[in-house]
Order: sequence, then structure tokens, then C-alpha cells
Amino acid sequence: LQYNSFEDPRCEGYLEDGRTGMSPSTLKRAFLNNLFYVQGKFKALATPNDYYMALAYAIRDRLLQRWINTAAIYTAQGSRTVAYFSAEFLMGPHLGNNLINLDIYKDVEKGIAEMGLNLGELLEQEEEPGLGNGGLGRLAACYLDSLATLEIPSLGYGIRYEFGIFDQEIEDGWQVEITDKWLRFGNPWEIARPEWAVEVKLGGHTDHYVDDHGRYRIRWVPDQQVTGIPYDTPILGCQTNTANTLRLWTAEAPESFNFNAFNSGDYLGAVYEKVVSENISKVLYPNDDSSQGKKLRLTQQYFFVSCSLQDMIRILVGQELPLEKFHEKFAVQLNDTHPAIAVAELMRLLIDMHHMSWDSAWSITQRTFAYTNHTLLPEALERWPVELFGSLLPRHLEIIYELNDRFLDEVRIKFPEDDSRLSRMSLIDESGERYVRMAHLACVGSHAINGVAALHTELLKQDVLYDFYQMYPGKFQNKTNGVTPRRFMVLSNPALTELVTSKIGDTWIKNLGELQKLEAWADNPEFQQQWRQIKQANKQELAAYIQKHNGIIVDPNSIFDILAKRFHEYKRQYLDLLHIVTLYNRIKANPDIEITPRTFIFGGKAAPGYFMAKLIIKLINSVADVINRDPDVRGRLKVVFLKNYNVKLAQRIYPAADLSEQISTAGKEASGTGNMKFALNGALTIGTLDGANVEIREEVGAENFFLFGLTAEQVYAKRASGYNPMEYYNSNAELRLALDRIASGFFSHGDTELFKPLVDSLLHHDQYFLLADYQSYIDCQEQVGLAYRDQDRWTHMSILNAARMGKFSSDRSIQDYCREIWKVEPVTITLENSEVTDS
Ligand code: HBZ
Repeated sequence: LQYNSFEDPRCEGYLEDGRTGMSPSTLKRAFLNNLFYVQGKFKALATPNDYYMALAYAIRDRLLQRWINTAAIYTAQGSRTVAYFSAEFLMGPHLGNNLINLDIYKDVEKGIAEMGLNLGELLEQEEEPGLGNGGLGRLAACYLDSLATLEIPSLGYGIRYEFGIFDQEIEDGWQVEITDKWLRFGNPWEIARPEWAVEVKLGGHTDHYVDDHGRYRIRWVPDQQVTGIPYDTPILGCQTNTANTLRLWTAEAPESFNFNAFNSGDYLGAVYEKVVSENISKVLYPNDDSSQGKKLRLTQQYFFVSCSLQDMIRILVGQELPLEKFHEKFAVQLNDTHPAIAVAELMRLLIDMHHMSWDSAWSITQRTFAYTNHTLLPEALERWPVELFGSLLPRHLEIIYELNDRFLDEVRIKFPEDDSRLSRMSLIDESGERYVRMAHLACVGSHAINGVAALHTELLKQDVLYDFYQMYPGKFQNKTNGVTPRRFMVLSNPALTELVTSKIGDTWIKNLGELQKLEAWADNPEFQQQWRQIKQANKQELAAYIQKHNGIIVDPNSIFDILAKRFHEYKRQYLDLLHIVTLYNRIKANPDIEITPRTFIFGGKAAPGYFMAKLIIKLINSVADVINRDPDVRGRLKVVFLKNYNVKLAQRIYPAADLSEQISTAGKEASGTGNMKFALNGALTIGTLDGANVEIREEVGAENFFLFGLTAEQVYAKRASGYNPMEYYNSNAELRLALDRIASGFFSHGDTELFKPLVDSLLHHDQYFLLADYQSYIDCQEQVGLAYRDQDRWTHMSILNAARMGKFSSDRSIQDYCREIWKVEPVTITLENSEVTDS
């Protein structure tokens, strides 16, 4: 059975049936067909959403052709496959990205325009799947894009949350959370695969018994069971036929389990069971830092991991490969510790379900997994109370105890007579209430452990995972993060893409290192002029957005100084505010003072339970209210808080930025990836020596980067020697004035209590060294203002920043993972010669 154009390799014969054809006229016909036959609409009744859906289905057909061919070739060849396990995938809207990767964006734009419609407006209709919190989830999405573009067989495995990250509203300056009903209008990009459903057990106890052959066995007797249904989304590579799969699991109640209640007439009881099961994939936890030890969260983690490993075994068996080859068929990457329970689950599946010996199972497990750490914050390391863990996963707890006994024996042999080391490294924290330490489980169960930027990896080795580094130095590697230039340049900044391509051709899109060729143009006046015009036009677009959504008029000639990321004290949005208040105070003291005009733009969500982060959002809005209305300011300063920062909004923001704020306390931000997206779009960075900023500065050159603040080492030293923020307050008049203004009620209608927690936390604790870095930051911002006044110099720096971003393509990151961790090779997908048979 032929599903493709085998009969006619050029895709133009009878099989250009409106579902595979790429000519503008076929695309147009497909669009209209879908409007009638899928949406059931015609022009007079169609809504913008109908048009979006009609186009989405037309594009989906093109993806399916590639997807089916890809699956057929991987299956036939039994290709080695990467499985990226992540509790979060922050994909962003699919339609625009698929148009880019199919290389038909312009054709479709034109075709749509010929029908009197506007592609941009249709793209706006797509509700983005916000199945992630921030950097970690977005990194997973960039990596899927690069894996497909590099033609690496791969699967993303995760959870199909019914509600993704909440929508953020601002009411009276405060963040308000609204549930994200992203599936409300249906999702044209996914296909349910109920035929591949799997069962997942939960709770209960274990039975130790001797089987008929006299063998000692262990059986898990659960008290609950749920069904996992996979939903597949095709992930197309850029200008290739590869279409990999993102497989997300939804939890449902099984038909047959424990429906005794039904039979005994307890209908409501039975339905209640169903509701409880379906809660598992209901909502994404909106915390991006602390682990709260909630049972539902551990259930989510176990649920998707068990579904995925069972699915992989199904694939393996389907390809007639023995279980002993699991680690040859699959390389599994653990995106942080959220999926780390996979180590114990694979052991359970191999030993209990497939009767493998402990030693064989352990060898396969260790060779299968690799672990990426994304944090240096101790409070973010996941631990589960032993009690809770055992009540949900009794068998896994036994396995972890056994693993721990064997592991601690190894430690004893390598480091004799060192009890404190044993208790530090144990998989179980026994210093007080007992906890399972997930990072330790991930380290022991993996053959590779990596940080996400050079500095981060060094700090892991010296500090957070010091003992594990001493134990297994060979496991540690660095893999600096990267971002996809397809979404964050080609799609979101078409004008700059065109300018760049006009000078150096378009191969940079898949080989970002080639941007370096732009250096030759950095001082060319005409090129500089074009570069500036594009930035200006992008700023005008963002200004229009701001006017529409915030009712604030901003000046596109001012510096667009942007801080956009999740709100967290370590990310120091508050430090940015202290700069703003300082400039404002200078104006108030001297109304004619010369200040390079700036528009300060903030975006980001705070975890709903994070009081301080929410108060900082309120403070930003309160400061904005005062400054934007004060006639003395005379347009020199504007402050804007853009609500509901998400992938869609990020795509508007990066192209319009002049200055990228990357100002975390050194030693706290694992990498950052926004820093890369801003610079790629020609923003200059003001930043600390933290995370990937260090490497960005190395690449662009110190002279093209605004550096300030303490180094990680200096921060440690200061903490060790007893840091006293009050000294800075007492000795710095401008700093004192800024804090006093905030405390005085000046920005809160006279209320001196409102912002007291913020001011007090700086004066008495200042955990993140804002006061220590304040003067250095203010001085550095002064340099920014001066540099901006020399537009030729600024443009030169901006061009060099973009030109030197080659290293930060996620293609480079993924190539490093493939070579140094996964040992996996590309597989080329052809549409012409593959035979797709239904076996
Ligand atoms: O991962 C971020 C790091 O903070 C950032 O520096 C890095 O660039 C990025 C990619 O490596 N970490 C997160 O985004 N973390 C989370 O979103 C998170 C989500 C759930 C949790 C814990 C953390 O339970």
C-alpha cells in the first residue's frame, strides 16, 4: 500500500491530491477544502479560528507524509534512537514554525493574501501549548527541533497536561492566575494513539514469593491502576524530510480495574475513581524552583516515565530485538531529576516483569540513562519523603534501598572509613525526616552527567555534586545550552533574516557558525543603516503592541531595555528596578539632567505561591504608574510590564530589544537561554559572569558586552566572611535614596507597609547580593547610555553580537550530545524511494 508519491517522485501527478502537493495552487485548494470539509464553514460564516484550523490541517497533511516515511524507515532499519524524557515541553505555536521548516512560509503568505486574508492574523489564532514553566521546558523544545533538523531518530516523551502554565493577568498591579485551557478549540497538531495505551500501577504493597520453578520473585500488588494514552505530535526538521515524534501521555481510568464499585451499585464511587485517575495529567505544576513534595507531582513523574519505558519496550519487541539490547536501541536523556524515577522503573520492568538478573538489568540501566542538571539552588533539588514515596511506589522504594546498599559498598571501597561521606552520598537523606534524593539516584543510574554551561558544570563539580565528581569523575561533562535559530530568528525576525541572507546566503540557518561572515559588514555604513532600520521597525511593532495592551506610548528612539524571564529573587528583577528608581530620583533632583531616553520593559510570571516574586511584580507596576505619569520625566523614562510572557510574546520581544538584562547573582543561573536569543537578534547584553553569559562574552568579545558585578568566587568569599548589606546602604547615598523612596510609600499611595518585606529583605539579608552589585550595575548602565548615543558604535557592536552567536545554536548543543553522550548517527529520510507498507 503506497501512501506517498512513489508512483511520481516529483509529487505532481495524481498523488498531488491536495494533501501532499506544495505548489501554491495546491496549497490554496487544500486550504479551501479544509475550510469546507473539516471546519464546515464558508467565507460568510468563517471565523479567524476557522481559517487558522483550515490552514493547520493543510500543513498537517504535509507533515504526515514525512512523518509516515520517517517512521517506516526507522522501523525498517531498527535505528538507534534518542528518547528525551522531560516533564515539560514548552513548544510554542506550531503553525508558523512548520511553515518555516517546510520552507513554504512565503508561498503560503502570498496564497493567503490572495484570498484576502492575512497570515499573521491566522498565526495569532493559535493557542500555544504552554506545557512548561520556562527555560527547562523551552530547551526541550529547541532540542527536538535540532534533533529533527540533524536527522537524528528521536522521541520526546512527556505529559499532555490538560492545563499548561497559567495565563497571567495583571489586576491593580498584582499578578492574577487564570487557568490555561489550551485544548478548548481542539488541537490540530496531535493524533491520539489509543491502540498503544499502557497500564500504570500505583500504591499498594509488594509480595515476596517463590514461583513454580522454585525461584524467588517479587510481585507488586497495586491499589490503583491508570491507563496512559499517547498523543503524538510530529516534529519536523528544517529543510529535511525527517519528522520525529513528541509523544505525550494522558491519564485515564482503565475500563476494568476496580469497578467492583460499579457492580455493587456504587456508581458515584466508580466515577470518582475515574476522576481521580484523570487528575494525574490535569495540570502542570507552576513552580520553576522549589520542590514541594506533593504526591500528585511524584505520581505525574512516575506516570509518564512508566508509560514511556513500557512504550519503548513495545517498540523494541516490535522490531524483534531482545531486551538485552535496550541500551543499544535507546539513549535516554533525563531532563533534570523530574524523570529520574526511570532508573528504578527500568530496573523493575527488567527484573520483575521480564525476569532479568539484577546485574544484567543494572548494566543495561546505567548504559541507557544520562542526566542533565539545570540548577545550582539547593532548594530546587528534588527529594521525596520516604513515607510518601513508599506509599505510592512500594516496589521502587525496595529497589532504591537495594541500589543504595550496593552503591554505598562501592563508596566504602573507594573511600574507606569515611562515614560522613556515606551519609552525604546516600540515596536516602537520613539527617532528619527521611527523604529519597532524586539527584543522587540520577547520578548513580546514569553513565553521563552534564551541566548546561561551562561555569555551571564547574560549580556542580566543586559544590553541588562534589562527592559524585570524586566518585565518578569520568561521568561529568559540560553541554552548553543552545537555542533554535529557526523559531528565534527566521520565524520571529523575518526582516533581519532577509538582510543577513542577502549578504551571506541562507546556509547559516542550519549552520549558525556562518553568521561570522557578517563581521565583514560590521562597519559598512549602508549595511549598518539597514541593520538599524530593521531594529527600528521591530521596535515600532513592539511599541504598537504596548500601546494596544498597556495603553502606554513609548518612544522607539529610546533604548529598549528588556528583562524577560520567570520572576525569581536570584534573577534580580529588583536590581533593575533600583536602577530605574535611581534615574528617576536624579531627574527629580535635577529636572534638566541629561539622560539617554529609555523604555524599561519587563515580562515574566511568578510561581503562584512565591510571595516575594509577586510583590516585585506589584512594585514594578507601581513604579511604572508613578514614572509614566510624572510630567518632570518628560518622556525620558517609561516603564512597561507586559503581561503573560510566553513563547508567542517572546518572539515579539527579542527582535525589538536593544539591551538584554542578564543580571542574576553570579553562581546562581545555570545557563540562561534568553540571553542567547536576545544577542542573536542583535541586542547587547548587560550581565554578570553567570551561566552562559560567561561564554557569550567570550564569543562576542569583552568590548562588546556590558559586564558588571561580583564573580561567583567573590560572592562565595563575601558570604563566607559575613556579608552585611547595611554597610552598602549606609555608605551609598543614591542607593539609600532609592530604597527609602520605595519604603516611604512614594510608589504606594503613602502605604509604608506594602513594600516593607522587599526593602527589609535587602537591608537585613540580601541573599542575592543586590546591594553589593548595585554601584557596579549603575556605573555599567551609565556606559550603556553613553554607548547608545554613538549609533555607529552601537550598531557595530550589535552586528558583532549577532555574528558571533554561532556557538549558541541548539544544533551545536545537540551535535555535542550525539557525539559525546548518545553515540547516535543521523538517518536520512527520502520521500521518493521509501516503501511504506502496512505490516
Ligand atoms: O533551565 C532553567 C535554568 O534556571 C536556566 O538557567 C537554564 O538555562 C534552563 C535550561 O537549562 N531551569 C528551569 O527552567 N527549571 C524549571 O523550569 C523547573 C521546573 C520544575 C521544577 C524545577 C525547575 O520542579
